[in-house]
Amino acid sequence: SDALVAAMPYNSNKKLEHGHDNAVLPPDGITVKPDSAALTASTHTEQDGTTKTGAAARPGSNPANGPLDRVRVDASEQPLTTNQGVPVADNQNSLKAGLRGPTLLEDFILREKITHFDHERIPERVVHARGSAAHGYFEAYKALTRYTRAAPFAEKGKRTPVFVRFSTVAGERGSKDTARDVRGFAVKFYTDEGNWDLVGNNMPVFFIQDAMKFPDLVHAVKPEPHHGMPQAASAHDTFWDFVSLMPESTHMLMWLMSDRAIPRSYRMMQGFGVHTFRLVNQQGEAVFCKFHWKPLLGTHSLVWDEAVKISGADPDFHRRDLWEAIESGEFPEWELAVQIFTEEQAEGFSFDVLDSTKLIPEELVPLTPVGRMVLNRNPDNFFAETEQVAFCTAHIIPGIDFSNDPLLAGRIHSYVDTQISRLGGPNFHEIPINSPLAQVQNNQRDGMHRQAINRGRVAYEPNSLAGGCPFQAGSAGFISFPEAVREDKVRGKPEKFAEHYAQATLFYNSQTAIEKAHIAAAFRFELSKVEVPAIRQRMLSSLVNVSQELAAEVATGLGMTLPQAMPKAIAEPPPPQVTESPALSLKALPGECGIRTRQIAVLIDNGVHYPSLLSLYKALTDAGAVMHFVGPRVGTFVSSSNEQILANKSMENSPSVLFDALILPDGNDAVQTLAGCMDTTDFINNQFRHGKAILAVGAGRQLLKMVGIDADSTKANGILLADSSKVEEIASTFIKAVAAHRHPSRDAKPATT
Ligand code: HDE
Repeated sequence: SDALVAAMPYNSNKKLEHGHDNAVLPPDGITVKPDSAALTASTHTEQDGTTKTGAAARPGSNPANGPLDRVRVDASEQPLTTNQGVPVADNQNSLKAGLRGPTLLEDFILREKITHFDHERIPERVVHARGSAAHGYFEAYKALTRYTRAAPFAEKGKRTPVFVRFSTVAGERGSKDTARDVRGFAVKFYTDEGNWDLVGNNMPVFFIQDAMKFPDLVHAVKPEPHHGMPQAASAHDTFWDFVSLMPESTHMLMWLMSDRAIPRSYRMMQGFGVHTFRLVNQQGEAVFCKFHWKPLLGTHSLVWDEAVKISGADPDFHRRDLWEAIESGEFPEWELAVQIFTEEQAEGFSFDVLDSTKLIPEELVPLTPVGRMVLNRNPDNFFAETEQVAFCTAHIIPGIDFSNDPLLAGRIHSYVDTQISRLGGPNFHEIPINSPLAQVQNNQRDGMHRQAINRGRVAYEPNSLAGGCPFQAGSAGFISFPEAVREDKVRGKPEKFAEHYAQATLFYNSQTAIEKAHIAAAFRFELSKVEVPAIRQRMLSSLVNVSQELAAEVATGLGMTLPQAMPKAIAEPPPPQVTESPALSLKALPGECGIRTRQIAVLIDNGVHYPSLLSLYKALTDAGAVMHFVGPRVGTFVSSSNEQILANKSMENSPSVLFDALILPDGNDAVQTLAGCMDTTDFINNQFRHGKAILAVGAGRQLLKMVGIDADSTKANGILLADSSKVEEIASTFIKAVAAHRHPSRDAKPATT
């Protein structure tokens, strides 16, 4: 147990489970023991939230610490019972007429257990089926009462508890995390005035303009109905058939083909409310508003080859990342910013703010930061919380209101409706994770699975028998913004909705060269999976309207000639006000440029050089990285000076795509054995190909040479070399190289050729 072991994510707030061996905890000298003072200094736990986050949360600020206690179950040191609380004597054998005789129908214990099991599953969400969630809080920077009476923005420093669920859209509940897809970013604010759900995505626009088309879109992207393929992928005929016939989807396609669709982590992506909403103040005055979440860690993505390989190595890559970060006290954080504008301003824009296929460039309406959100607690139970949470766009509170975006209108209906079949009835708001902290009182009664025991004989209003209660709140209650409407009843769209390409072009032109190359490569890949040539052709003709350069590159990649541009719906589109917006590049948000929570692999084998390893280990864990010793197998290895080192990972169970950086340590014997292992070649090649930082120490350099990496010529690109005696000096350079996230100039396939 005095072996050098990798730093496991660790949260002193949680008891070790029975059967966990102390050996998995870092020994003294390497990192710190759970009870040592150093740990409290460097780790932030739920109880100790103040270390990182300023003032302590107000009581009840974490919903699970108050109301959820009522339903929390802890079986430690308790006997097993039936659902009726009857102690169970034997959980191994059913009740039989004789040891070899038939099992008896009378066995209510067996029948209860099996019956409950038979009904364990509920329908998955029709979209966004796969997701991961966490608890936390939102904290207002300052009062926003000038614009809104919404409770979370009432005063500086006010904390509102939140539950946040991130998701992929197309894949089923058990699909992989790293599919090319939009990510859901749904936030439930448990405010003093009821629940507010801001149900957004990690992209600021959407595929369609009108809710009428949503079932078509989803049917097109989901696995094709005859054979149920492909899972969690848009690279198939029905998707591209639909979108190529729907030019309004082009802008969103640019985002979907960009690296935004393969984030490195949920912690490293933006969130957007997408639609235009209204903020309404105490005086009833309204402004329009768009919501933006910005990750403190910056926006970072995977590369496609890496995403594909991760989906095999760890389909739970994003779920694990979020879970481990929070368990280890590295609480992810986002800043909430709003774009506030008036209706008069909106009229002057070349696009319509009610059109969800358009964003408002920051050059037109700048972002105002209004608060921050910290996720500091993992759910206790995946099903009870993450699966049963019901986000609904209809859940708004006084101070927030809708706009007339026709996509939003459909959503206001859809979310409540879908929960009724998914969660089995109209009382889903009573499931603990969904119930507001604000008191609920009304005359709604009964229904499947009713929990509330409403007292009295009055369930109607007006009444005199209950003194008129519950009474209407009047001006203290929710009042819809009294927008004047005087129009004909029609099925149609406003003129500006017909312009489909200007913002797709704006997005493309605002990307860096490497991002553009990745977009072209993504179109090439997706369309190469399309079997019907006419669909490829049609999509290319639409891309010509976005960018001749992009369309030509994709065409070359598909071995096609460039078709004519698709005719546009609008002959003379209004000239766009903004033609380049640097904020649309992932590079615009580098974030905190440290290496906290970055996963670093150290290849090891017997005979590794210990002192240099220890020194690097200390420098990197001090900087917040998570170190993993990866061997040809797991278990203990012995250094050249006889110290024990415990590999918690093997190259077989954890290929290199799971790590942000790689260290090839010194030690002749270790290097010789590693060199003889095929896995080593793949491990190093993938790290190199995906542009990740690599440090080779002493004899470790031979491994680079072995796989054909000329370290001297690529020195500037995140490949570092050092002698064992010099590792202390190189550590800070290596930290910078890891913090850069990726060295894209090494991208083995940056272009379309
Ligand atoms: Fe959703 N969407 N959506 N959506 N959506 C659902 O609700 C729907 C749209 C989003 O973590 C469903 O509870 C319609 C835009 C997220 O639980 C369903 C339309 C945006 C989540 C539904 C849209 C979203 C959902 C499925 C077009 C970004 C996951 C299960 C009119 C602003 C929430 C459920 C979670 C989930 C309907 C378009 C985001 C069927 C009809 C635009 C993040 O109600």
